[in-house]
Amino acid sequence: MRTSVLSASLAVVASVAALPQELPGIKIVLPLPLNIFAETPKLVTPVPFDVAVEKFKAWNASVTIGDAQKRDNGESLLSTRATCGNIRVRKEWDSCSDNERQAFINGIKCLMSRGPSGQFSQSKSRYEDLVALHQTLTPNVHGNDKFLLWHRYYTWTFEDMMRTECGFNGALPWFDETRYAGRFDQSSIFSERWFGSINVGGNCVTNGQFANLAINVGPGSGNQLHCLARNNDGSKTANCNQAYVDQCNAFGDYHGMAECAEGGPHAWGHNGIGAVMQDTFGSPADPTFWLHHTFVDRNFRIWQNRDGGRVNSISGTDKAGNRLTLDTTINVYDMRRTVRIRDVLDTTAETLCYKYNY
Ligand SMILES: *[C@@H]1O[C@H](CO)[C@@H](O)[C@H](O)[C@H]1NC(C)=O
Ligand SMILES: [Cu+2]
Repeated sequence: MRTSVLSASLAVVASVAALPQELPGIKIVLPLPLNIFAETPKLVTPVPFDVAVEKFKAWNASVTIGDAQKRDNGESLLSTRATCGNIRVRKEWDSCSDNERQAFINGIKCLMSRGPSGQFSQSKSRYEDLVALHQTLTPNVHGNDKFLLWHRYYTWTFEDMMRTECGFNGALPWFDETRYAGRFDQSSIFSERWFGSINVGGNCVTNGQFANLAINVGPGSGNQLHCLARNNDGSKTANCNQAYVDQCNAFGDYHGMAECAEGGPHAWGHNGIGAVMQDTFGSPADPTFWLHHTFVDRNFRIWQNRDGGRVNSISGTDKAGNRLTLDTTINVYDMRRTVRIRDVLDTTAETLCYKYNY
């Protein structure tokens, strides 16, 4: 017993020492109690599916006969009007080759091994700059209609940093959670070959390519050293299903769709992966954040593809209650240039230049 505990801790020490974080001396990074992640301020609460259905019915009933065109017709017009050269295709994880998967992970490890810009004092790597950016802007970009737009540009910022600073020459993969709803642990994403286990009950992830990852940013708006932890809950990820995605995409207006998506599959995926991912502020510290957010972004794009006007119009309000317009700005601090909503509505336009494989 004693021996196995000792060798287990030595194994932890060895992998921590191999990490890029440059910890001072030998330090075993411990998990934080789950309630710390669960109790940081939440800007949206996960919405049960039947509540989302009722919300949709209320919206549908409020649309008058004359507004019939605002109802979604359910038809998907595949948008092929790419105006950027060399469009990147974000492929679903299961359709990526092992080489593509490894290139993605290598890009993340590269950002983790690079020094921080210094713009965020809590960040200890270029990767953590991104986590700190999200932490800082959390109250502005969740729980209001900027949510989908800001996260689209934030995810693109990460992709562009991987490409320009780390030699990544692919596109981000995405996780089709509808195929693994309620059973994320069955996806090879959460395996020892790739991102490590999800079934660790709130403890540190000790296998996979991010085993014993040390995190310096969060939880919440504070900062303390902790490990990458997860806490799989299939009853929560069960809501990341096709019916829920379809229900959100049935809204004819951006505001209705976006609110449904944020409190729906988006929130359930975060809470169902659990621990670090359950903390809104610091969740990008778990590298599976990007696979989840490309899924959310892809669902938004599917909704946009159903009507040509949806890449040219916007509705809803920001945190302060001001109406969003095509000229409302989306900012990621100094990490990339500030853009306007009109620049990020069409992912196949010049600024973003990507699409999803399905
Ligand atoms: C939406 O409203 C239309 C028109 O009143 C109605 O025909 C349709 O059944 C409604 N859909 C749902 C899902 O309630
Ligand atoms: Cu977020």
